[in-house]
Amino acid sequence: MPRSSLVSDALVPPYQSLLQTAIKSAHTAGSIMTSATSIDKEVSVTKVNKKDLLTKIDPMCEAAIKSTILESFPDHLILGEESVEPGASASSDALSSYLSESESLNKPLWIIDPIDGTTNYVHDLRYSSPSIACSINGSIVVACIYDPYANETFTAIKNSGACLNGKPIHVKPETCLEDSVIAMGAPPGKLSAEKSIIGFEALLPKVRTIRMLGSAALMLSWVATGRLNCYWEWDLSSWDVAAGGLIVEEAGGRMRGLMMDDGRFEVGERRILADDGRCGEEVRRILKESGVFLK
Ligand code: 2AM
Ligand code: CA
Repeated sequence: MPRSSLVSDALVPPYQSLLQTAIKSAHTAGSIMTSATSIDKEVSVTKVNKKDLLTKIDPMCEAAIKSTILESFPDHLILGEESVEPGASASSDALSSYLSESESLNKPLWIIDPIDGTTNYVHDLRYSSPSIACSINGSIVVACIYDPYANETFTAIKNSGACLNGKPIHVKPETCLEDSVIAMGAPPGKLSAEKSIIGFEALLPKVRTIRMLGSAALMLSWVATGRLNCYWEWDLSSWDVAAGGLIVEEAGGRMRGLMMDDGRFEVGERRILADDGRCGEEVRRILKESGVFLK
């Protein structure tokens, strides 16, 4: 939907001020993450299945992010992972309902993941991060992902580029697939496990190596910085990809929806492929030919 048809520009805070709030909230959550004790980090609940973990810290981070956003923008809407029932359909339904509320109320919508990479967090594998995105008229305009262990803040503003700790970043396209480093993930669930195994087997002989790092937000950020050439995953939620998708695109990479005929990416797309602008087409073809998807 064209931007002008809904929220008028006069009602939208400047993107810079949205970004400052995104950074402040990500840093607040990051310091809660790193100051938590190992007891706080123990798993308090498993969600839909035993692999889907939740600690006491996830809702604390979500609450801190929400209050930081609402301090600056009390009337904005916020969709957060920990406020939605577990499972793919609850996640998709929540996104649709928040997007239509955002449209009908003419209000920006924030899409947040308080800790992306919760399994890493629980196991003290220091690779997890808050992920914060702001959407206007259904399009993500501002993004921030903060790695509190490496003190790396990845940001993007729509049409203004992406940065790491304030310095512009760009993807680094590899000339051939066999020199490319590909990342992937395997969220819990029988179908996504099957798809991930098929894709892994098909891709491994054709690339330099494959990594599974456990945080969609950080794997997307690493495509944007050129540390990875490509990242694909079968079953993600809007809060996993909202911020990272914009960061990849603003760094010159490309986001694709694997199930879309035209490969278009939208924030509700659960099967994604991010690339450095060069190897994605070939990776997509290999995944398709191996039967990961049919269209
Ligand atoms: P999370 O840690 O916030 O849950 C790792 O491959 C990615 O998959 C992470 O971004 C992780 O996000 C996400 N993930 C983990 N469990 C998931 C689930 N049950 N459904 C969808 N995504 C999940
Ligand atoms: Ca997540």
